Amino acid sequence: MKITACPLDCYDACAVVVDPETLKMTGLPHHPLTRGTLCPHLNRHYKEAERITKPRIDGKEVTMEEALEAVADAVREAGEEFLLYRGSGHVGFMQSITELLPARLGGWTTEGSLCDGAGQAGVEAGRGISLALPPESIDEAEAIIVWGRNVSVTDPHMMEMLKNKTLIVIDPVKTKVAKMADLYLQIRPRSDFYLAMLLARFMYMEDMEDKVFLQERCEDADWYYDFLRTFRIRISLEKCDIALDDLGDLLYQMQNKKCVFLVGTGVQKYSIGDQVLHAIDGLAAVLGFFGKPGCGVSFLSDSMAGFNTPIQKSAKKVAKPLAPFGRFKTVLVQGANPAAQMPAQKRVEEELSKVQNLIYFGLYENETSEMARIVLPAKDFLEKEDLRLSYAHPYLQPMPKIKEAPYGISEYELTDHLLRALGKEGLQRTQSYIDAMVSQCIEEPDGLLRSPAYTRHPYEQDFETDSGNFEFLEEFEDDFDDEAEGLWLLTPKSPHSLNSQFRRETHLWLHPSHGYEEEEMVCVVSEFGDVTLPVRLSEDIRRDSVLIYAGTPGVNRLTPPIMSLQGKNACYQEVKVQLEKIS
Ligand SMILES: Nc1nc2c(c(=O)[nH]1)N[C@H]1C(S)=C(S)[C@@H](COP(=O)(O)OP(=O)(O)OC[C@H]3O[C@@H](n4cnc5c(=O)[nH]c(N)nc54)[C@H](O)[C@@H]3O)O[C@H]1N2
Ligand SMILES: Nc1nc2c(c(=O)[nH]1)N[C@H]1C(S)=C(S)[C@@H](COP(=O)(O)OP(=O)(O)OC[C@H]3O[C@@H](n4cnc5c(=O)[nH]c(N)nc54)[C@H](O)[C@@H]3O)O[C@H]1N2
Ligand code: SF4
Ligand SMILES: [Mo]
Repeated sequence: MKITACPLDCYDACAVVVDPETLKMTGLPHHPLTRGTLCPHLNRHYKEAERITKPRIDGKEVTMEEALEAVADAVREAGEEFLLYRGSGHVGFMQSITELLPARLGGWTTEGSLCDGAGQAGVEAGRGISLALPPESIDEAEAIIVWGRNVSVTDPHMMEMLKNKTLIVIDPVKTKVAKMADLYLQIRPRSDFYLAMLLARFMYMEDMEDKVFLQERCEDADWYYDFLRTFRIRISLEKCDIALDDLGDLLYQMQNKKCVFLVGTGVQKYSIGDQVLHAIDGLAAVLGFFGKPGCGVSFLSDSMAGFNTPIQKSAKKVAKPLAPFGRFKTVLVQGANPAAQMPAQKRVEEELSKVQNLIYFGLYENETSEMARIVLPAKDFLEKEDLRLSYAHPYLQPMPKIKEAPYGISEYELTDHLLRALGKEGLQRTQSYIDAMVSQCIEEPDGLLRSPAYTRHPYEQDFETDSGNFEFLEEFEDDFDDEAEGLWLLTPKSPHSLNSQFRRETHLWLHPSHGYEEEEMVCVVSEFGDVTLPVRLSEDIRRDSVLIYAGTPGVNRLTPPIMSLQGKNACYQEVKVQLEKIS
């Protein structure tokens, strides 16, 4: 038996036991989160997915040698007009080795994120650095507040930890966890900031604030109390579409309990995403919920925290959500599907179609491979050496090569080949990069590796801010018109796809009160484009919202070409849409 890790972009970052003969996969029993089980993505969807087996140029199949020569020519020809665009199809550490191409050959890479960049900026503003809350600390909580995270779908192993704890869910959609909750708030989309500020204010009113923590571990706590009071209670409640009694219930459920907030990307797919996380962290700080057993805010953390990276990369950068592909002669798309997954799809398609040499490097066909001039098949995670870090827990898992690849090339091999083909020094052995990371880890008696940034109770000693204290949000800035006509567009992650990999959804979901029938075709229109999809009806969706899962072909025709105020993040849900009947 060999032990590896799931390569998919998922909170759980499971440790996987593989039988090298049959390739049967099971979850590692003693992993703190995996605990012996895997989800259907790896056991079913990954196995049934159809791989790209042959490279091609201009639609014609070619040998790997021919493809590599064409890629080398395209990169050489482009000079500084070369862009590397990496996605999250495989989140192993060695995926980043290709960053050495623009760093050493000239050219550009991306900065910012389609995912958690706004929230991360908010976390860093308050705490200085975004550390993972260990599962063992979450397990010590008495109450869990699931805030914009769809745990049963995107973080399935966390479901075990919700047992025997008070469960509070804040989500505009009545998800499976919402249905299990002791208290569920079906909040209006994009209003979490107001809820966090209101709650913090009520904590003071109910004498629930942690006076010692505020005085000893926070900067300007008195000032923050005054700032909280500038948000009027009635107006904030209206913004959230929540009754005063709901707030009372929430306080009651949290009272005298150790609480963990599990915050997901749902709250921050907006221009103000950083301020939302900063306000939620501010609420936790008012309660003194950092650095203590069973307390904390768990958002997607910085998996590289505490490490010195052996892959030194320094290239010029364009902002990922608005990548101006058309400015480049050669674009290498790796492990991504920007033609479908970036916001403002029409703009992206126009930009991509201007690229002379669009190179797609991946496992599966998708909207981007269809547009590419050169298609390079990748090796999958069982066929190359790697190391898996996690944005949700502090454990790492080496990923040894388990089988030979019948086709495809690894990221390491491609980088080494291109560096040499363009007259530069080649790479060190793959294992040396992995060893350089592993040697910085702490090994536990059961063989698990912990990140050097691991602490049982993060921020117990210090915050990594300039002052060493928690720093509160100092101003609120927002110019989006949330009263504008139309429905909110919600694009959460789908159960059967992993972003645009595997089985993608094809419907939209609406509350029955809109008067549509099941399977009726509806055109959804925004300022940026439209998409027509068949309807599914659900009482779990608010009347003021329409739900189209991320990964659904066409969903990003509706989303805006903008970035968050901080963190250079995509803002998929900062848009109102209209419905049009198809006659
Ligand atoms: N099955 C599956 N799992 C996945 C993925 C996948 O595609 N499929 N993708 C992976 C990736 S890349 C990521 S980043 C993670 C993300 O996983 P999550 O953090 O769970 O993110 P989402 O599913 O986008 O949204 C989470 C919840 O936020 C709610 N929400 C939407 N808008 C708001 C709002 O304004 N306020 C509040 N309070 N809630 C809101 C949605 O209804 C949803 O239930 O999942 C990973 N796991
Ligand atoms: N409307 C809307 N859009 C969204 C989101 C949303 O919430 N709403 N969420 C956003 C988020 S959080 C994310 S993270 C992005 C994800 O979007 P992308 O980063 O574009 O990821 P995928 O769509 O999963 O595409 C991944 C591709 O990687 C390839 N791949 C898989 N494994 C490997 C490998 O080992 N090597 C190589 N070279 N390729 C591989 C596969 O061929 C797959 O098609 O989508 C974003 N898009
Ligand atoms: S839960 Fe997440 S990490 Fe675990 S097997 Fe499924 S997709 Fe992979
Ligand atoms: Mo993501």
